[in-house]
Amino acid sequence: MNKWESNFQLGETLTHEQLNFFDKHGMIVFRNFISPEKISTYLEEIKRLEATWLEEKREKVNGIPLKFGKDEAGNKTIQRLCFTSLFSAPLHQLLEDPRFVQLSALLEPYESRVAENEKDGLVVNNYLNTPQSSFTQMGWHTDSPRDIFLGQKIMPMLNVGIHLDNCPFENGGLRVLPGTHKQGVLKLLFGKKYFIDNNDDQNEIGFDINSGDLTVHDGRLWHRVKQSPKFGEESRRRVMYVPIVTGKYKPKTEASKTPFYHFFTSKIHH
Ligand SMILES: O=C(O)CCC(=O)C(=O)O
Ligand SMILES: [Fe+2]
Repeated sequence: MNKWESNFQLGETLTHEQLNFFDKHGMIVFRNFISPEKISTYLEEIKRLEATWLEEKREKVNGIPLKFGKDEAGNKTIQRLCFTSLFSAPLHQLLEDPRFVQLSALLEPYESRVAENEKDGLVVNNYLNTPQSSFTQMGWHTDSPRDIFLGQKIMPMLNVGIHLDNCPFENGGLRVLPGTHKQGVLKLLFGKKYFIDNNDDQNEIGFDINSGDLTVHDGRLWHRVKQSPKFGEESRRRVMYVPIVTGKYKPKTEASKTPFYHFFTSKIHH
């Protein structure tokens, strides 16, 4: 069966079972990481940021392009926001939750940090399956080669997903190929066609994800977002991602240049 169960909770420290599970599979789901009240607050903040940025006609944050689409009523909407915690006190406070520090255990012996103003910061993905949407799925990829595009060595990293909508397995959503974080660099680079390949894989697995759940995956793990078989509001899937990174500190500012890979991915994230 391609649907896996998880009853893990993130406590004061990660348990041996959790560390072993992550080491073996390259990903882990923690249930009920944030409360429904907090989720409402974050959704409000995201709506506020979206309205502000549309009003300002903002196109990028710290050099990273926002991704625009239209909702069912034909109104302009932002389907991928970045660096959101730099513009919202509640989102900034979320990243200060001490439980994020616990996740550093998954990268040991490397020292790591929550990348609030590096890479794309705290990203919000807003998937919607409608004719005018420009973000319904995301093809197979790993998160690591973005470093290579930037001319850097691949450094260990985690991508942490904070899920804001329920997404049962049957509705698509996050799919991963467990164990692929341990493959060689050739498989990492050429295992599948980056972002273009949206095909099912017999080895892919997924979970019933509930709003409030946390997912953590290794940057080298192959994963994708499968399109929802539903349409309109029923297909909406909002999830925030923040990387936990190692290596040299590389903060971004409004003067930062748009990285090359964004010219590529913006064409194919449909
Ligand atoms: O939306 C998701 O669950 C995954 C997003 C993702 O893989 C990415 O932004 O790199
Ligand atoms: Fe990814």
